[in-house]
Amino acid sequence: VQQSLTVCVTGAAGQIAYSFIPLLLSGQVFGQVKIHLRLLDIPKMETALKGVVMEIEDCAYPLIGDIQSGSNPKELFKNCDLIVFLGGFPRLPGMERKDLLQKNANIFKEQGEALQEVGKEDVKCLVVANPANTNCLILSRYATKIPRQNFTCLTRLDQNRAYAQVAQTLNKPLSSLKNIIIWGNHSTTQYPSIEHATADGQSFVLSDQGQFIERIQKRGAEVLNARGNSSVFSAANAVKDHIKDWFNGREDTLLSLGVLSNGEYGIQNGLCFSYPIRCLGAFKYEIVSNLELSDFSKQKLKVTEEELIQEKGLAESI
Ligand code: NAX
Repeated sequence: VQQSLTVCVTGAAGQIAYSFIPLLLSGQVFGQVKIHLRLLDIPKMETALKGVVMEIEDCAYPLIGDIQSGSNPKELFKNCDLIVFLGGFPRLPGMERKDLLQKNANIFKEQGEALQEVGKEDVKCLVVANPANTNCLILSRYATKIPRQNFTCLTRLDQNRAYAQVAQTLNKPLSSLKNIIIWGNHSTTQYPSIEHATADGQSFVLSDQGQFIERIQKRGAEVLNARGNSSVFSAANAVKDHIKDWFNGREDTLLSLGVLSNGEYGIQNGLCFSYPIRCLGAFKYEIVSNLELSDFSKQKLKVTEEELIQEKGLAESI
């Protein structure tokens, strides 16, 4: 039994952090484990970050250990067991995709170097900041002492969205569904697949699969348009689910996590790709590499792989 964990959250003065930190400190991620907290943001956010620390103190969480906050990753990444990367450069009006990719690649290069210098060799990383898959790849590239399987990116929000849509469409409880998979990039090319999914143990089809796929691919934009702001607590909730299942293991269903490919399903080696994953407990997992894919699925995997190869090219040109 783990007595305590040191967890760093980057982008800690941001919106998702504000919803995620309470989940972490109220025991909803790791259960009754003491959490030493490290909060990283940029110097400009220092005062706001102090306010977040005050609120954490004012919650008087029984599980809180010591708290450190600041803007230097080399100080805050030390001794961490887990780092949740929420911090990134936002897409500003008029900004090209290429510029966004490169700005974030620079951030993840710097943080990867910091990890390489001060990180524990068994630290686990979850990248949420967009473009999540490519940021994760860049991070791993600069923190070579850390095993590649320790790097993951978030596609659990997409998975949760897909479960919710299927449950509504079939009019079945969420608990009856298993093995809905998100393949590829956390972007509009992702492939949410029901090919291996079951409802009450039976495979099923959707009357309009094309519409389902597009709905999930564009769900982020749908929320953004309605709220005038991006997904926040659903994202924090997915971060909780990702870490909890990765840590505890999950026997009953396949899960979707972005991980570094070893060439499974013909995907380019080294890309950070969302795959069907079996979580085995204690942060161990395996990529399930023997599913039969239809031609339709194979073609969808190619499209999202192609986008990731392009992103990688742009990010590498920093
Ligand atoms: P916010 O803009 O509210 O917060 C981001 C925070 O990161 C800010 O406080 C900013 O100062 C900080 N930051 C910027 N550069 C930093 C650096 N170099 N080091 C440390 N901190 C830095 O965004 P929020 O709504 O919290 O979203 C966080 C990230 O999650 C965004 O990149 C967003 O695009 C991404 N998302 C990813 C999702 C996924 O499923 N993978 C879904 C939700 C979300 O859209």
